[in-house]
Amino acid sequence: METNQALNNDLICAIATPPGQGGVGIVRLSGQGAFEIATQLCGKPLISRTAVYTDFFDAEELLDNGLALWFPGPNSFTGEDVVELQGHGGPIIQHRILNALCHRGARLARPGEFSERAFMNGKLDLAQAEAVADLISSTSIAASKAALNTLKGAFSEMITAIALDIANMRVRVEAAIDFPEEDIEILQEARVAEDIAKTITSLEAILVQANQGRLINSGISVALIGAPNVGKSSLLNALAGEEAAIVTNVPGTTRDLLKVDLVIGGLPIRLVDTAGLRESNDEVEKIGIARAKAQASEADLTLYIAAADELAAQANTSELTRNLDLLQVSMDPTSDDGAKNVLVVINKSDLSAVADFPQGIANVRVSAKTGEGLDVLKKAIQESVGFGQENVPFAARQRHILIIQDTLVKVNAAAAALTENLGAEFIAEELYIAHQRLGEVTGTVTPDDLLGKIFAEFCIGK
Ligand SMILES: Nc1nc2c(ncn2[C@@H]2O[C@H](COP(=O)(O)OP(=O)(O)OP(=O)(O)O)[C@@H](O)[C@H]2O)c(=O)[nH]1
Ligand SMILES: [Mg+2]
Repeated sequence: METNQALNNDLICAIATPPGQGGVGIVRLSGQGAFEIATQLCGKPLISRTAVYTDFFDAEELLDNGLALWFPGPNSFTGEDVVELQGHGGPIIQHRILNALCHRGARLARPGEFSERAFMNGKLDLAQAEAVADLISSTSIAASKAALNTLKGAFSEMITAIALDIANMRVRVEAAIDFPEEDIEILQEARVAEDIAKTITSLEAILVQANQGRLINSGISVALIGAPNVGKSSLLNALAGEEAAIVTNVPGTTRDLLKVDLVIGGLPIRLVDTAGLRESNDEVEKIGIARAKAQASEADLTLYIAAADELAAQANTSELTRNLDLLQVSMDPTSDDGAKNVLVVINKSDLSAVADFPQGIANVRVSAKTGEGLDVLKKAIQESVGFGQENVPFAARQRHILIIQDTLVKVNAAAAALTENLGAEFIAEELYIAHQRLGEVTGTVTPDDLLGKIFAEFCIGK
């Protein structure tokens, strides 16, 4: 791995455990002078990589007692001298220890600054550092496994292998630039076309997996939309397995958005119940309906709920058509125009056995009351966003997907340049850009402002 020299190794400190009371609270120190200042604080010498039972002092005053662990750099999380002070987990104690460290010259760390230093010192690449934050914030077992795999390097290894293939192609293509007369034959002999094709296949495969990794990592938002009284709130309760939303037979029961987090087959989902869509003169309800519509356009997936018993009547069918229109949902199942992000769900299947849904729109029939069809609905939710497997090999982010897509565009452009005999220079240029762009996944080339953004999302102390 390429080692970036840390720009700054001044002494930083932070509470690494969550706020509040706990059995143990950990204060972490990293940078130049960590050992000296921690030794002063403990009043006794620390021993490398050994837990030392000790008191913690501010000047002469006893603050707490616990364990001190010293990890001399570069064999530490950040690559710098790191000390962990493990005391009692109370906010006052932790802050007093932090103050004592700051009195002696340490400063409070920014969010993510420990991980940023680990990245800068070549301990983790950028995708791995991102996985630290993703692992901490994961909300399903499958998501945590995927993030851990990324942290362990599973994703980075695949990216690095493809980057290496591109680098090797570049060497051969750039060698041909010096022989403009024979470059076509040289490229043919060097089997560049085959390698470009292989790289395209690899990028396409990793894109599919990265998309799974993104879905499991960030989860999806699913909005429940439909006319009043069709059973949106009942369905939310049935899916969540708890009575989170109020259900009554009064149309217009739900007025505000209600969000519930759940996990379906490893995929974290934020389910949003909304106010039933109808013409209303009620000020509060009108706002609720506006929020419902906004939610429908923001969500990764909209479940459009209709009631089976009402659908028998033609009037309600046209209402459905009108509502879908309002939501700008295409009625044509073959159209890409937003249709893939809407799933029509016919609830109250226990009340009516109407077999065929009008307009031939694909739908899922369920009963929030009896639970019929809920498993099919869960599967359909996953399929609608393209989530196909619980055992996702690695976690990824939207940032990675965009990079892989751009890289694919460039490698495809290189393939086209080769087919069209545009000359080695053109191919080399496309491959150069592809190589640079792909390097942004692991951070071999990454603009500083992007790094700032990535690490600012971390919690303090990590
Ligand atoms: N038979 C039957 N009744 C249902 C089913 N789902 C919901 N209901 C009933 O339908 C009525 C309305 O249910 P809600 O869940 O409040 O409907 P909603 O779509 O949230 O309604 P609003 O909040 O007013 O928009 C209640 O009386 C529910 O008990 C179902 O699957 N079968
Ligand atoms: Mg409701």
